[in-house]
Parts: sequence; structure tokens; C-alpha cells
Amino acid sequence: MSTKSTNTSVEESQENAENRRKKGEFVRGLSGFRNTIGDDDFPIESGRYHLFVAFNCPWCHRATLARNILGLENSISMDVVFPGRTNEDHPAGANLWEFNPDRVSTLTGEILPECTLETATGNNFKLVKEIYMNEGSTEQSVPILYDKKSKRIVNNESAEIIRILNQNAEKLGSTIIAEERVDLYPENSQLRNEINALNDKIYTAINNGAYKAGFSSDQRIYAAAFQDYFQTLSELETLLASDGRKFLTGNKFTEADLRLFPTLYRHDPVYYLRMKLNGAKILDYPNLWRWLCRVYGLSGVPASNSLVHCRQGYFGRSWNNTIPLGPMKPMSYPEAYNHPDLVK
Ligand SMILES: N[C@@H](CCC(=O)N[C@@H](CS)C(=O)NCC(=O)O)C(=O)O
Repeated sequence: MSTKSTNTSVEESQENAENRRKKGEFVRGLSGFRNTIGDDDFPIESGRYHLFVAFNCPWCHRATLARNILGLENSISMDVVFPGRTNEDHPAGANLWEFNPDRVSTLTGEILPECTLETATGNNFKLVKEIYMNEGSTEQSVPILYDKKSKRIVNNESAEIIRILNQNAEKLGSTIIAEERVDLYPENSQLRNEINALNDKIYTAINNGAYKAGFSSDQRIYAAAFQDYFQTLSELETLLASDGRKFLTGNKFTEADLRLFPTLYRHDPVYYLRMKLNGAKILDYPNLWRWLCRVYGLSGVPASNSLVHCRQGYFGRSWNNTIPLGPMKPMSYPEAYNHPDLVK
């Protein structure tokens, strides 16, 4: 077990992780592949890299947001797994991500058109686990940034994947000219400090905090996560209200916004129920709601995800195999995020 100190804006401290897990706390493990691109092993080339993602996974959502916002849809290819894991009757076992575009969604009664086969390794793997096994690893998580030329995993930590894409967007083949492209992590030390501080808070209390609330089986751990989550939402609401800023650090969208978005986008339709985060809806926070709609309105953001996948993935096997359909008021989601009466 690793007890080395961790960057808590990227990953959770592993101190006493086994003990904490035994007591019912959900503790997220560390990601094993932490390479970057731009050296001899992984040169920066357009068309060379690939993403493996699940649309229901919020960590993958970071990567798909970065890919779309930075204009990398044409130069970074992508495969999408089915949002539910394998069942007990699967020959490889249960709870695995699978590439299965023929699998029928229990929500829609149809296949999910975004799901793909595995197209990057040359092996037509059926399971994400096989991509890792091919490199002697027992991990099984998404997202993965993959090198199609050397056939190796570059990185499986979303916080680092988005930095890699941002830093190298131009040479990776962005279709957006530099002057018009968002810089998620601009070279300005004061701004970077602000982004880092927000990342730390948002990762701990919101992104990972939602999982701690939803997946821990100890009431006190759940209650602390619940409280921390809503306390942080209130702080962010106050921050946005303070001077009418459009985004978390001012008038430009940055990595801090990108990292907040996947959780808040899921909050009303999924996490409110599934993660037991039923203290309030984002709709109850006027500034956070406007921020959410504003980010949803950025080019490439709606296409970076699908709430059908989120609903299917989070509620699929639990909840008696039926998937809650709401909210319906004031209207359905994600349409609410760009409805003219609600986006003010
Ligand atoms: N640190 C990783 C965490 C990714 C992660 O936890 N992904 C989940 C899906 S939401 C996963 O695939 N877990 C492995 C599994 O459950 O089999 C990152 O942010 O990239």
C-alpha cells in the first residue's frame, strides 16, 4: 500500500486506505500510467493518440470536454464503452467496462449509437481490462489516453490528460486557431494559483466528494461528505455572485470550470438521487445554475456527453433494474440547460 504524499487536487490521499475502506469509506485508488507526451517515447503528433471513455464517467467527461473545447475531435480518435458494466454471466466476470455497440440500453430499449468497438490497439478487445492486461497491469479504469503507434497507454489520470491536451493542442492538430482557442491553464502564476486552489477544493468536496457520499456505507462518512459538498456549492455560489463573473476565475473559462462541470451537470438528474446528495438542486443556486447553462452553451460541450449514458450507467443494475426518468420540472434535462426561460 502506498502512503506517499499525494497531490490532493489530482487524487486522494492513500493514508490508511485499506483500514478506511474496511470501515465503509469509499477511497479512490491511484492511477498507474502517468506518462506525458513530447518526449522520444510519446512524440507530439496529430492523429497518433486516442481516448477510451465511458460517457457516464465524470472523469472521462473531463477528457471529452477538453477534446471538444480544444478542437481535437478530428485528431484524437475515441472509443466509447457501454455505460453499464458486464453482468455476472459474462465469461470474464462482472463489473467490467465492455466495448459492445450491440448491447441494448434498458432505458431506451435500443442500442446506444455512441457506443463503439475497440479500434485503437489492433486487437479488437472486448473489455477495457484487456488493454491494461496487454501491458501487464491489473487496472481497469477509464479514461485512457492511448498511443496508437507504439500501442501503449500514455496516461490514465484525467487531471493529467486534460493538461496534456491543453499544453499540446496546437501540435496535436487543433482545428481552432490559437487566438480563438481556450487556454485551460494560462501561464500566469497568480491565475494558476487560483485554479490550483479551486481544483483542490472541487476535487475533494465535489468531484470525489460525490462518490464519497454515494458509495460509502458509513453514515458519518456520508454525512461529512454531504455537508462538505453543499458547503462548497454555497462557497462557489458566493464566488460567482461576488462580482458577476462569468466563470470561476473571472471572465475566461479555465480548467477549474472544466473540472466542476461534469459533477454539476450530473447533479440534478443523477447525483441528487444516486449519490444521496438531496440537499438541494443546482437549479436552487441562481449563479451556479447560470454558470452551468453558460458552460453547456460553449461549443462542443453538449456533444461531449450524453445523459442517457449517465442514467443508464448510474442506475442500470442497482435500483431494481429500472431507471428514474426525472426531473420533469421545470422541464427535462439536459434540455433545461439551454432552455431560454431558464438560461438567464
Ligand atoms: N483517477 C482516475 C479515476 C477514473 C475512474 O475512477 N474511473 C472509473 C469510472 S467513473 C473507473 O473506470 N473505475 C474502474 C472500475 O470501476 O472498474 C481519473 O480521474 O482518470
